[in-house]
Formats: sequence, C-alpha cells, structure tokens
Amino acid sequence: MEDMKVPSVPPPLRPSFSGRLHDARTAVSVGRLLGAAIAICFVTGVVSHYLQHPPGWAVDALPSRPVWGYRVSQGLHVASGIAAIPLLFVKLWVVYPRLFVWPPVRSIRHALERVSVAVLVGAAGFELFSGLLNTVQWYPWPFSFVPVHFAVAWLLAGGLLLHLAVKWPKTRSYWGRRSEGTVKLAAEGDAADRRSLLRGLAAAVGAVTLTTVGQSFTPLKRFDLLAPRHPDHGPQSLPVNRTAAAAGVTSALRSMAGWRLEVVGPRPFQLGLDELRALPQHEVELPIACVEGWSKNAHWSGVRIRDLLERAGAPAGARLRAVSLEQHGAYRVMEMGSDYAHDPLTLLALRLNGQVLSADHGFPARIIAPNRPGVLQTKWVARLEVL
Ligand SMILES: Nc1nc2c(c(=O)[nH]1)N[C@H]1C(S)=C(S)[C@@H](COP(=O)(O)O)O[C@H]1N2
Ligand SMILES: [Mo]
Repeated sequence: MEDMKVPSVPPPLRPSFSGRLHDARTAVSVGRLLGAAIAICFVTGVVSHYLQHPPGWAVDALPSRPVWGYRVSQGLHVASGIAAIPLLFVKLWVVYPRLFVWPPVRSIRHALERVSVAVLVGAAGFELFSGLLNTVQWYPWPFSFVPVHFAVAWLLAGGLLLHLAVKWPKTRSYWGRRSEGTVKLAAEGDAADRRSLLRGLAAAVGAVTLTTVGQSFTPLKRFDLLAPRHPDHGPQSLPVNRTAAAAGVTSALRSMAGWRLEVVGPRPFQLGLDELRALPQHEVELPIACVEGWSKNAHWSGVRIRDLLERAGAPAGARLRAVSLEQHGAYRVMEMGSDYAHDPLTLLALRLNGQVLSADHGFPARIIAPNRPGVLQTKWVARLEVL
C-alpha cells in the first residue's frame, strides 16, 4: 500500500512493521464485517430510538405489529454491537501501523482524512463501550446515556460513510480474491496468515455472540453465560429490570387495600382491583423486550385498554397516558398512540404466567402492549388518562 511504504530515511524513533497482516486486503476483509455489524446496529438503534421517543407527528403512525418486531430489532442491536467489539479491536490492530506514516501529513486532503479516521475510531469506540456498559446498567459518566449514545451514532454513521467514500477506490482493488491488489499481495505469499487471522476472529465473534445472544434468542439460552440477564432467572419465570424495592414502591404496595385505578377522560371513573377482575379478561402471549437487550415471551391476562378507554368515553383515535405509583424514575409516565391503545392485544395486565402479578412485575396492574420497548411497559399503574 502506497501510504504504508517505509520512507527512505525513517526518523530514528519510528517503529518498523514487518508483519504481513497489516495489509490493505486484511483491512478490507475485517472492515466490511465491521461495517456490516455497525450498519445493523445503527439501523436497529434508530428504530429503537423512534419507538421510544417518537416525534409528535409520528406517535399515531407507529405500528403495533408484528408483535415481535421490537424484540427482534433490539436483540439484533445488542448482538451486532457485541459482535462489533472483537471486529473493531482486530481492525484497529490491522491498521495501527498507519499511525506512524511518514511524513504524518502529506497534504490537506491527507490531514482531513486522518482527522476523519480519528473521529470514526473515537465514535465507534464510544458507541460500543457505552452500549456494552448500558447492558449491565453501569453508567460511570456524568452525561445521560440515551441522548449521547444516539447523537454519537450519527457521528459514527457519517464518519463511516465518509471513510468508505474516501477509501473506495482502494477498497475496491482489494475487495475480492481476484481483485488486482489482492492478486498482487497473494503473489507475496501471505494468504495463509490472513486466513488464520480471520478464522481466529470468527471464533471470537462466535464465542461472544453464543454466550450472550441467549438473553433474547431463547433457543440458545443454555449458552447464555456472559449476558447480564438470563431468560429463566426472575420471579414468575421472567427477568426483572427494576424491582419494586429499587423503584421505591414497596411501602405503597403494602397498603394496596385502598388502591383504585383512576381513569381520566370525558367520563372519568375509578375501579378497585376486584372490580377490574370482574371485567372481561383477555389472554395474550407477548414479550417483554428490554432496550438493554434481553427479551422473553410471557403469558399475560387482564383488561383490554381499549375497553377502559371506551368506558371513559374516549373519542376514536385517542391516545393514552399511563402514570405509575412510582414517585421518581424515568419510566413512571408513558404515552401510547391510538394504534397501540386500540390494539386488542394491549392490556392492563393483572396476571402473568398463570399467577397474580408479583410486586416486581408491577402488581397490582401493568401495561403490556405488542411491538413496544420494555421501558414503555409501565408497571404499578395508578392512573390512565385519555388524551
Ligand atoms: N413504573 C415502571 N415501569 C417499568 C419500569 C420502571 O422502572 N418503572 N421499567 C421498565 C423496563 S426498563 C422494563 S424492561 C420492563 C421490565 O418488566 P419486568 O420487570 O416485568 O420484566 O418494565 C418496564 N416498566
Ligand atoms: Mo428495560
């Protein structure tokens, strides 16, 4: 590769690289796998963001089907992000000799290219690192995760497109086995080393994927050794993200005798737990799909939200707001568009997997709706408002 040529008179402290794997063909082979992982991660991340924080005009346009849509999309988001970690390390190892190119800046174009690579590497490292820590709910930084992770994702996407555009002529000449650059390198006899590196990389990606993907892809749950959640660990065979104790609702739950669901609308009303149980009950099979990557199907039963809306005199197309007993916390208030609110599968659930909801799963009543991020499946519901 032209810009990796050893200069005729190297400065004294410049390291020299003799390994054959720092070549353009290896960079392209690893880079396109990394690019594919980042592309999946970016698209699913944008989907997740807009399902959680839809702009006002889009609230009613979000679809409540397929019921498993968010589950698959967010499972892919976290799996592709985790797979990208070994890919990024190997890609950086392959190209790091370029840090020492001499002279460090050859032209304005070269300087801009190096700056854009720095932005790309920084953004990729930040996204994968912050995302991984988010899956274990560890936030060792002063900013709030969601907006920053979202903003830097655009920086990463832009940086990646720019990088592809700048490098395209060269990338193309090393793309296939028969490409001109590859053929030239092969004549120098390094194909076997490259194959070993790529096999090792495939093994690493396979290992991190296999030991984490079971958190959302239940057929592989036996191998779920490294993910923070296991689909079978939790009360009533369902993991818990935030317990009743962590949400500070345990004392409120102790005096549940006085609990009444308040429904606010053109014809407001209140119902005690026994009255809710006396209404027509519906059963649904729907997943909780946490934004942090774990998901699991469960069997829910309770009252249809649309029946409650109708009783409150909600006009057609009305939206819904649910407010939790929880006093603090980002997820105590939730809104849903009319598609979700009127879906026959959207329930105010009272039972989970054949039992009364446990405190950690949202007793006395929680929201469960199809194709929604877990953060919007509000627990410990106190009030429903017709909007
Ligand atoms: N009121 C309230 N509801 C909540 C939460 C919360 O912190 N407070 N956490 C949400 C998140 S992040 C998830 S993934 C689901 C988890 O539901 P589960 O604990 O029943 O599995 O509940 C959601 N509902
Ligand atoms: Mo969650």
